[in-house]
Amino acid sequence: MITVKADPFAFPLDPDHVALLCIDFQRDFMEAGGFGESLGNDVSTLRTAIEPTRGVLAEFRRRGWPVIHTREGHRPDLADLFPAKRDRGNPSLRIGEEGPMGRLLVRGSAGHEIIPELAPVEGEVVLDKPGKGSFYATDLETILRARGITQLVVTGVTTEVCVQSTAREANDRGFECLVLADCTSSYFPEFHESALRMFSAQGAIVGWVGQSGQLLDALG
Ligand code: C5J
Repeated sequence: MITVKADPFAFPLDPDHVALLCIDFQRDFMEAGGFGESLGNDVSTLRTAIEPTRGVLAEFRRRGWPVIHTREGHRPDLADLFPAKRDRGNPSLRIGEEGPMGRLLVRGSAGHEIIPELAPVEGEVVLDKPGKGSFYATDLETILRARGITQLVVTGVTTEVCVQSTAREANDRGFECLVLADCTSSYFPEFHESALRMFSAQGAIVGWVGQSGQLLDALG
């Protein structure tokens, strides 16, 4: 076990059973002209997570530890898009409509791709999901159990939406999550802070919260 400083107490990282989860670092959320901006958000706020995540990703790759990337998006025929999700809010463009980076949140569009800074490399799992949680309607649990993974180091966007949904789903399935605060971000700084506090409150009721530097220090 490797002891990683974290809240509310040290995270006992098991090198043989840990994977890095990079949630939805997609152009649609991170760049102008995508789904995030269509909802009226300032997407530049998410970019703080890129460099810290790059550092952690490099370390996992160097050690040959598993890395899983997720992407939120829908089939081109939108058969997996519930009307309840399609019609929510008052966006300038809806899911499936043509934007500057192709059809919003549709698999195969340029906006659906992971940003170049954190792009997957060969051998890494890329998981497409229709919902906010990474376990809902995907084979993530099967992939993790088949590899004997019991712990997840969690990075991604946005903290209070897809990261939070995924951490809760993982926790309920018995996976231990270390969420790296600086490797997550939100369009709403106050939601980011609140979500992180919710994870680690009550004795890590959802999981642990640490910083990329604490993880990298512990890994030496
Ligand atoms: C959102 C996500 N915010 N990846 N998706 O709609 O957090």
